[in-house]
Amino acid sequence: MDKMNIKSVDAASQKMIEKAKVDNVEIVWDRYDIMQPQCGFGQLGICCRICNMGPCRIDPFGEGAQKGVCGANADTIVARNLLRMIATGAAAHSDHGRDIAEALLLASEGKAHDYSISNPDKLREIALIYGIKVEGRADLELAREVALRALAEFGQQAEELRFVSRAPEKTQETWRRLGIVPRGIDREVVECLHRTHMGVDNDYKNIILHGLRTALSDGWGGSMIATELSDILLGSPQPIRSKVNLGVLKEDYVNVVVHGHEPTLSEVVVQASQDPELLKLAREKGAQGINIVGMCCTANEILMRKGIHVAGNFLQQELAILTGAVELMMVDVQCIMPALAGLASCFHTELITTSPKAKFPGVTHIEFSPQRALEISKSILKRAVDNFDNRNKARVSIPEETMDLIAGFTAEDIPKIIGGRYRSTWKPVNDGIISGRLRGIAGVVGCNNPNIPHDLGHTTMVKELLRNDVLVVVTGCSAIANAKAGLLAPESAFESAGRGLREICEAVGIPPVLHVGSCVDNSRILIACSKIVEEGGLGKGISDLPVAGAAPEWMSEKAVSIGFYFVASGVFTVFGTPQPVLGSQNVTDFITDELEEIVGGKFAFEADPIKAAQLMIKHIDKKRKELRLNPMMYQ
Ligand code: SF4
Ligand code: MSK
Repeated sequence: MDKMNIKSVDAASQKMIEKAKVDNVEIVWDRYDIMQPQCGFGQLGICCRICNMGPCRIDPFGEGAQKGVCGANADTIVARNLLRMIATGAAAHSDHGRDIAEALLLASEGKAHDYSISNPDKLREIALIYGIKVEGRADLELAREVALRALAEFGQQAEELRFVSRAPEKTQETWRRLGIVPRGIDREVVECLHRTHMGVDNDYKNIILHGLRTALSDGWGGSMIATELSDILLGSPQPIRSKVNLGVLKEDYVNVVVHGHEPTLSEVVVQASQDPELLKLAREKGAQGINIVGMCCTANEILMRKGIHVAGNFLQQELAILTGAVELMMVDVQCIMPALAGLASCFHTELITTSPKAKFPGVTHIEFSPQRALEISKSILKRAVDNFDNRNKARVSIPEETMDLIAGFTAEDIPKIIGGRYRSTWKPVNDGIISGRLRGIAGVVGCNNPNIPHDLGHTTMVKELLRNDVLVVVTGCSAIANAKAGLLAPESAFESAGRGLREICEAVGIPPVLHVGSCVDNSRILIACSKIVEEGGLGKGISDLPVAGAAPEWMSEKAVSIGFYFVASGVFTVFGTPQPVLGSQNVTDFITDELEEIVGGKFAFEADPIKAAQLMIKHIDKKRKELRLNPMMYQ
């Protein structure tokens, strides 16, 4: 079968896509087909509706309009549109970080009793980075100060975001020289909106440079705050075994899918699912218990910390409902398809929104508040249990596919695993790269998109990287895709790994593909890169490292922000489909070529995942050569 002509490479998803046809319900691939051909102006980034003299569009063939009514050319229009994408992505991640900081503040003030300080060591580590005195301070007092300090980073007007100091000195110097060190998270996002208002910034390079600054305020700001403060409040992940794919839904249980991105409510929902009264009620209804499973990055959050099973990634959210076995889907924010409401109404599934920022017309809203987390969780689960009566057993069809996985790796834990608890070190990894057993490290992250067969980009790319002795770290929907393909089960991942990679991983006790978390946890990769530089022998800045990044199936604006903060940090990054920039040759050249001279990182666009992996390998080899490292031992 030609893999490019199928909708998904995942067998469980293929079955549910077929079921959608039988049930005569519309899902994302149907809507994608109906949408063809998609707007070429939009794809090229050359339509502008920023002011009411427009909308304007540039003729890509050079025969019609080459300027908007105001005189803006393709460079300005493309750069402005791109900056707005970065701003939205950075805002989404960072607002998530703000919510976590607010929850930590409430917990520290004794106003959110269902949470506690779960990781006092990290609390102290972060307090020290913020310049807060830690000696003799109680956890709650310290947590309050850390939360307030983190919240202040959003509204800060001048100086530098504190976590920028965690980057290698050389990398920081590059940012300072260019004037792109982020000042305050909200400030950079607001400035994006100001600069892209009609008649403000018309210099595409100046516009893109502010994009780098804004993206840095996400990666080294909002996202990093989300990760670190979640670890303080909910505990740092540890390597943990679990299962993935739609087969984790259980026919004889009340099934609840938690979907979105934020961990605060879903963590407590997991706790509430063990409530004796709710379990008794579930048994009275004929169910064995309550089965909580995750979708998208909420899944990654509770997988990493609690080992909760994962039902699927972005393109499986509708497929879970199609099993007919989901009593309730609880959503928070981001990557939740508006289509869920209509689809749920074709089944017995109750959709519940929980964030004041994300409501759906006609859908029941039970608002989350950290002060009443357990009470709210129980009330949501009670609805799920009650809804078990409404399940139509004749319509239930759960694919049997599940896969074992190990998740739960962090930038703090990997060196402990490698070096032992008392001599935490990255040295064996650095030595492996220097000796030529390990070629380098790649981060493969991001979404699914119906413009490429579901999971094909992630899994094909990762196998190619492993075969070439590249250690892979994964997050987000990519992590889930690779887990379904067995690549997070060390035994099967080793089968795909080259000899050198296998030797290093077996010697230090880590699998060749490391799941480091959700989308905001891409910040863990930034910290890992910084620590590897600090360990020595591989250059002075992140841009010196033999590393590369990729988002082979990207779809969201958050992916654009992530891509830009990796590029700004010095990482060569491949996107599976182009960002909407091809309508401006200047902007395209700037981000796929000239940026490398300026920040050390740049983008490439390549749809074929094998070719994309080869571009990453070529870049890694270029860095190895610049560092004068040994030739690869076995190739
Ligand atoms: Fe057209 Fe310029 Fe207004 Fe954009 S800002 S819609 S290009 S007139
Ligand atoms: S959930 S941003 S589809 S990775 Fe983080 Fe997945 Fe992309 Fe959403």
